[in-house]
Amino acid sequence: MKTYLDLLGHILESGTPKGDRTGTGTLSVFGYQSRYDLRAGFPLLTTKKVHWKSVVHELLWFIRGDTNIRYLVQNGVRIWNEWPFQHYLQSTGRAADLPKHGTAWKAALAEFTARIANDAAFAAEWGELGPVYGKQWRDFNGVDQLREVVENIRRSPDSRRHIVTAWNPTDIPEMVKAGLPPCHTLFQFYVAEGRLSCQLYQRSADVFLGVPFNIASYALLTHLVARECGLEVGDFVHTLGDAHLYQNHLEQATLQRTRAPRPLPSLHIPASAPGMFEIQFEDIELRDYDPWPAIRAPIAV
Ligand code: UFP
Repeated sequence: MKTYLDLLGHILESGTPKGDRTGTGTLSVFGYQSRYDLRAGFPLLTTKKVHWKSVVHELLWFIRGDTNIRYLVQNGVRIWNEWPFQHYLQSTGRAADLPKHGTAWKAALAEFTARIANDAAFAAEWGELGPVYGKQWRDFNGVDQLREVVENIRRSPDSRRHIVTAWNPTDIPEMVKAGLPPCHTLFQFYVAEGRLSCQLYQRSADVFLGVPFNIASYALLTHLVARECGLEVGDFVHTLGDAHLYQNHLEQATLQRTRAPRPLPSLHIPASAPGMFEIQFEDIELRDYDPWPAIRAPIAV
């Protein structure tokens, strides 16, 4: 998949050094677009191993309208843990004693996530991210955007109004407490020649750690919505706002660029599986994924 490596190259070669909220520092460009033809294979990166299981669980969690990390934790998905953990440390006055990513911090994080998994009351209090994606997709001020967009695609495929937005300005302050304002901000579907395409506007993109996930997640969403509407898949168009590589990801990105892409895997969902609102993790199968090894990098929180 050359498209993603092109994006890495573009930022490494033309990015501007820029400060950021996390204090890490980035190389950044503003405005970039990639296009993935979903008929050419499933766009899960092959130049490093991406944790597919997390992609699927997270998307199903969004689709169900869930905003508590408990389901993710119970299914071995760690991607959202650091935000509510940091909120917990701050609220309980321990943040200053536990420098981020130190040994004591890591032990406390492990303890925190174990408690989220095993203690329902604790999870209800501390595992909640606020009104993030799941909430906005399924209940944006009372509107079930996801169900409506599916109905509208079925009823009027040519419409130019197939939009779902996670950017709900009145809810942003609540999202910030233990999570983030939506990075994948708004998406639009498009139908032509019986194929469903999807374009995502992502306001902020951690190109090394976040983007590989975001591509796979929206590719899977496009497959699920297409299936729900009796359509084939078309393109996933990924439009980025602030597209950045954190300064502590540059070496990893440079290494990844030396790796030749391998054939893409393919996605299989049996015809007997339920629709996207009831589908289960076990119904979704990725075949022939043969990536290069994973590349570790610290996440900026
Ligand atoms: N980020 C992504 N994709 C996501 C997600 C977060 O790239 O799906 F949830 C990154 C982008 C940025 C950081 O580096 O997380 C969010 O920080 P900010 O809100 O300051 O843009």
